[in-house]
Amino acid sequence: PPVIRREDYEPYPWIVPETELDFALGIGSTRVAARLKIKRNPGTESTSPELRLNGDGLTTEMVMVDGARFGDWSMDEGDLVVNLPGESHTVEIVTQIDPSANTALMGLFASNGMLCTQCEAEGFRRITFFPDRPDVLSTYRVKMSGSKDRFPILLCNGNKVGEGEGDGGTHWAEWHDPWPKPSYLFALVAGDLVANSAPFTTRSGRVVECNVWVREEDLARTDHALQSLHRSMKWDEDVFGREYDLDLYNIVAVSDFNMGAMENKGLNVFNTKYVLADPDTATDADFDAVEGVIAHEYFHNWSGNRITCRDWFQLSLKEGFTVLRDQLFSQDVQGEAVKRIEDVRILRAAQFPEDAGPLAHPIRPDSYREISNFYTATVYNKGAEVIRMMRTLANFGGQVDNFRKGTDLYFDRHDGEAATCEDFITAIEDGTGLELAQFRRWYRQAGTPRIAVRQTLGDDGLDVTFRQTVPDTPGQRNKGAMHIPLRVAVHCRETGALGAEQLIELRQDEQTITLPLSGPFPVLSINRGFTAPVIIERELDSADLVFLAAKDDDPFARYEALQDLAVRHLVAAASQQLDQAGRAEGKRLVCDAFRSILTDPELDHSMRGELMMLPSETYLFEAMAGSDPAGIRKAEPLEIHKEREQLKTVIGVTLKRELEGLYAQVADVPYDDPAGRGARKVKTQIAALFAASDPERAAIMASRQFDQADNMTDRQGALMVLCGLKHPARDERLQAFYDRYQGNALVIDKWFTLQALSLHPDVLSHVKALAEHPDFTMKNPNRVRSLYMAFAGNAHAFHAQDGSGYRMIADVILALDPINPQTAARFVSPLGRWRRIESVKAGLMKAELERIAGTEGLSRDTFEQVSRSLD
Ligand code: HT7
Ligand code: ZN
Repeated sequence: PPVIRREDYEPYPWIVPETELDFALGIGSTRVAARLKIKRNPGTESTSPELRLNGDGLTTEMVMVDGARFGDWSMDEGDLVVNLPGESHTVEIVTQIDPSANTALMGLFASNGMLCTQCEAEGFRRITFFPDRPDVLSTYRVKMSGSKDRFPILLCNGNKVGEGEGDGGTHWAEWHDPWPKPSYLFALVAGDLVANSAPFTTRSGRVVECNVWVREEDLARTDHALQSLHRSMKWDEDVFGREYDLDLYNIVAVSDFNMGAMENKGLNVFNTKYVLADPDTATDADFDAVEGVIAHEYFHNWSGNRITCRDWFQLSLKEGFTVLRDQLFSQDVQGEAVKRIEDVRILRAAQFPEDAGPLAHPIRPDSYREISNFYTATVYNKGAEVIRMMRTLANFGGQVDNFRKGTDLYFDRHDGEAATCEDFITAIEDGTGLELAQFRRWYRQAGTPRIAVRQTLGDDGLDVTFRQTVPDTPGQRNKGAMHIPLRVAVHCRETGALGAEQLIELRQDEQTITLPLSGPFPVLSINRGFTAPVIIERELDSADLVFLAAKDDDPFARYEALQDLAVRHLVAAASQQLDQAGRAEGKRLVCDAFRSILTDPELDHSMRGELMMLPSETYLFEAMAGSDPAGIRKAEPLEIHKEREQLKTVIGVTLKRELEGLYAQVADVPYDDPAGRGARKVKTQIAALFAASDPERAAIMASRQFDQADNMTDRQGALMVLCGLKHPARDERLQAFYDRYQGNALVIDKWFTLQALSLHPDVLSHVKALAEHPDFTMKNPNRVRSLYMAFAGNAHAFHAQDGSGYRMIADVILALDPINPQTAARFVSPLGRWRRIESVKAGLMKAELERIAGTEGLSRDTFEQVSRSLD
């Protein structure tokens, strides 16, 4: 497959002001008649007669130009190439497609008896021939007809402008979207659906009909989604000054979907996972995820739809910015501190490993073979962090939202355009007055910067020297210094005085900054609030970390200090660097810090629950492999796992009294109590610690929690603990859970995940058995991920000594690739981490990648990921 390069961008030689589509819908066969008004693009100099319309797997039934049959066309690699004589024409094309055979879920596909589309990034070309690129904007008029019984509801972008009855039990609807859009935002849905509806009145008085469409049996679980939509609409008006621009906002939930959701203009299509929620079936985290994804798709209406991307290299323009917007929204709704910690945890679990591995790329990539492979944590989450840094630079210490001046200018200046990341940065500069020349390197350079921090007590304060390095990544070496903002403060350990926060800006490879003291025994609190997506290497005394964990006024810094303490101990222990006394000391320090968290009366339980989470095994993996710049030290995932479990045991034993005391406080807080959420989080954390230190006690605790639960958070938490135990209660409760929820796909997904993620020593055989379960299917991405993504993230099983975990994932990739290449390709990255792991396992992982690479007929998606991983 060819490599597409950012530097090769050329505007399309034609414009397509109007597009008309006529769909005769059927699950097994759909006929699509397209009518495109086209004109030469005055912005280009091309005089070539060639009109190239992208197609993928389409056969042409007929081509007409200006109302007459036309013969001067040919096919080239799936594209239709028509040679046109003049400056403007009407081109009509008829194609026939089979949605029921579309297991890739791109283009028009069937799901649960309904028809629906997914066009981003290049799915529209699987429906009809079209310039399927984001910089060709067109207005769409769409007629759809089909069986009234099968498809009583017919939806498309924009507004419904007509409907009627047809022959033989059919009906039709016509839709018009007044806003010009690229083809990736086209959507169509036809099915037997019902809506939960409520109007929203915008600040200028427009009444918007908001509908959440689902299958009838799911209707009772849609209130949260609808309310989240209203909250998002209001928030975007209040915080970013953005108002909705149509009279209708439709959301449709489908059960077969490759990603979370899709922001099609006026007709969002959602994975059911991000729509349906009620206390009996969804956890607190599920409720938050629904709210976050609803907000994300809604915010795209401005950051993505009104202003779209010039080309797919600019993806972070819409995705990074929209993730930041959804994060800020959720911070406002759920609480800033806890949400920030959660977002950083996600970044470290998904993006830091990507940045350190063979698939590393800048947030604005330079090349790709298959764009679907670039919907990554880097483009989304690091992209959001980069824009968050601009916001910090614009707003720190000021009274007004200066960043907003930049975003207002961006929205005004580029409304209706297909823009670039450069356009965004320039608008932020012009609107805020910031100078971001060096900052632009964040868009060009991949890799997580590392900052080594040394400090000495000077005459005027604390002299802090920062040395930054940006690691080499595929295709990029010897990178320039980054412009890095950091919020810092210097506290005093002796008096407990907390220093004032200031923003420092690093721009050089090495620089020393003197910070004011607040007393003797200064303790540096750095990267507060996780100002920048970097790795800080600091030489703090453990006593200073314990102090920060207990006393820092920045909640993130407090969390970070506790994580650092645990990481230091666990990485040293897993690398066999500690003698008996060193081990005991490391554990004692973590326990001391933990004690202060468990007993601090000032903490609310939500925050306490966050602070109680030990660093994840993925994060420890990165810390172990990455802490050696020479790349000699490799990660030992099984050692990490063993040490982490041991630390849990020690915490459980040492702090038994404190944990029991806390448990008594949180065990029976009612579901609707304002403290209920935090209490549920803490309760399950305590049971998980006891599972390591006193499994019998944990089994009793978790069984009780499971049996008495009146909500999914408690039930799932208890079952998670039980799943890791060799105890009769495990199988009993698993069966009870299955029996209770049989037929509810989203909850049965949880049942698969809990077993695949468990600490039980026999996970591999459990997963093999589950793959044979009648409820398992490779055709549903949620189900595949629920079993195998969970397994690939379960270090002790995936990294089994004999390579059986790697083999299982490689087999999944090979089996899934012909069915759904996009989903298959996402399983490559766990195997791609082989270079950072000890040599025996590295060899086993590499051998599996080579086995995949040697297989005939791989999709472009999987081929690209496997070859990058082996390069
Ligand atoms: N913009 C959407 C991306 C998306 C997608 C991409 C490739 C294949 C399938 C897909 N479904 C949705 C989602 C978003 O970021 O909002
Ligand atoms: Zn998005």
